[in-house]
Amino acid sequence: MHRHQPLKTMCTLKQQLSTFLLILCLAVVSTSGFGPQNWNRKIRSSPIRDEIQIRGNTLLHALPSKKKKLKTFQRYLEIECWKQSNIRDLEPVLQAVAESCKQINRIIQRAQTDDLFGAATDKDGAQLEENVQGEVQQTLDVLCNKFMLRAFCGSGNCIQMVVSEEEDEAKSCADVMADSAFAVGDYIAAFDPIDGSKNIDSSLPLGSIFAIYKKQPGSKVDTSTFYQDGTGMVAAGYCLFSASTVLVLTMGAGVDGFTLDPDSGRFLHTLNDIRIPRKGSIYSFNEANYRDFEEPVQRYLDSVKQGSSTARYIGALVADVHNILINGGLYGYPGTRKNPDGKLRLLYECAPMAMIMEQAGGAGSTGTGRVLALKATEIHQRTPVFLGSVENVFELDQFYSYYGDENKDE
Ligand code: FBP
Repeated sequence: MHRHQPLKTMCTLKQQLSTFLLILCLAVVSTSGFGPQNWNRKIRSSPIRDEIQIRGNTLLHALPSKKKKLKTFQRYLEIECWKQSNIRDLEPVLQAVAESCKQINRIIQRAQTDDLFGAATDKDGAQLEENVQGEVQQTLDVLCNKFMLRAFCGSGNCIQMVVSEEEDEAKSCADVMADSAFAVGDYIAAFDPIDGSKNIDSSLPLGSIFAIYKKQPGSKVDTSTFYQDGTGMVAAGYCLFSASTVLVLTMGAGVDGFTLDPDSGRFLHTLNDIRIPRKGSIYSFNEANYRDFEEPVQRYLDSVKQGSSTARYIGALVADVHNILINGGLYGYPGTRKNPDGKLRLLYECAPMAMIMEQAGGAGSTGTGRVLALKATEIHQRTPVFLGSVENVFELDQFYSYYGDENKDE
């Protein structure tokens, strides 16, 4: 045997071995489901697949669908209510409110296709009277009001009375549920079932806002129970109906956000312990009213335009405030010469938003004081309001203290 023979055998053995290993690898890849032929199958089974199919295959490889492992709103509430004994009996109500936000989201999605928009009518088709706000009630206002009334009054026997933007008077839950068994509970609630109603017909962002207040210990619950300042709130929140549906909640220990997962239909904990930036460049005012704004606000707006600020105004409080909460800046609905108290309602718009802002490290001002220090004297009372980053609100307040009426004569 020639002396190089063993080497040659060795080489062929090596070649055979590597061929064998290659075949083995290919076999493993093809049977394990990781092979290229299955890439299509994986997407074939995901909900995104159908979507893409409709728009052609080019996007196929661009969207790996991988859900983040996120806590559900239900689980979050169980844990938080377990940790904070003072809000434990609010759990079923907040769960019910989240469910009603899902119902409202579904109705809003179907408003155009199911003819659920436009002015509300009675059973004979006649347009309803204007509500206590002097506004023509929209079909969605009436429907969503019902969802919220049942959510607050029908779950957990802890809410005894409610105020809604769509109801002229405060309503006892016993009346709402037509059952005296519901005339119990240490809490009252105020809410705006559909915020930004002007945006309904044009399918622009909308929202719902709510606040839960505690009654004075030992006191009887009636309309005067609502005549308290914002520090009596134990929970406040809003739900934004826009590109995605986001529920934002505070129970007095920080602010968290939950996005509605379109696949599972559950609110998932996507925004943990939201902190608003100390200062932001966004200002959000309806400047069409500029001429009617008080001097401090005019001067403030003139000054922000000197800097590198940017204007954003969606025309729905929830959408504009959510934008400010995430990016920083200032939202304002000031008083005008015509309406010195502005447009927005204290109990179920300004106070809940101010609590959320303060809990996220921001501020809520009337221009001349803290929104949460303002004691309500009427259930649909309005107040000028400025909500946002502490430095932006502080700057605005400075303009009020400098140009405000009370300093005029000096
Ligand atoms: P409603 O739609 O609940 O009445 O709320 C009032 C509101 O639409 C706010 O959401 C919004 O910020 C503001 O009014 C817009 O008012 P305007 O059209 O005067 O700018």
